[in-house]
Amino acid sequence: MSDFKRLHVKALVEANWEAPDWQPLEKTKEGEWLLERHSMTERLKACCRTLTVEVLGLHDVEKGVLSDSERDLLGDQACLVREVVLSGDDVPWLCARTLVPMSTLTEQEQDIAELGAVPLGQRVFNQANARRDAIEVAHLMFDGQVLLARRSRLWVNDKPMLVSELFLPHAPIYQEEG
Ligand code: VNL
Repeated sequence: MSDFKRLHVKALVEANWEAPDWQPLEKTKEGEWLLERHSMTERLKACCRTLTVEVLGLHDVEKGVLSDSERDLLGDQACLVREVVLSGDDVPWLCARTLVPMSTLTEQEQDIAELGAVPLGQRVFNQANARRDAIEVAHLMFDGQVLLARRSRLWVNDKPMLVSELFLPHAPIYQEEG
């Protein structure tokens, strides 16, 4: 993994997640992105011709590695960690890290471990009962620039996963129009 990518993944792991200030945030452009309850993949796709996924990492972690807040949101569980960069027309837009508890990777959901370049959102929101809750936001400093990030919990067939997303400098969330 390049240093650039490693730094962004590390920043996601260390982010200081906070409850969003819903009322004022909802009215802003950034808020529309950060508070999106449906598929981020869909929203990004609408802003480019081709959305591509590069898998940076895919590995298992023991339950002891989870932070307190991760344990609160997922339960005390060994997890699969999936780290990706999503690019719109070859420009890196989003660095994402997902914790998928082993108990989620059962039955119909076993394929989530083998998505490869298929965006997670595409897979999850294919399912009528997919939903998102526990949205939190963070501001991360990078080279003197503030980047926006969010963490949220996705449910598929009532099984959870925890998704952290960092919007990279050229992401549409920072653009004026659109
Ligand atoms: C993926 C795609 C992850 C889109 C995302 O957030 C996302 C993925 C974690 O393919 O892993 O917004």
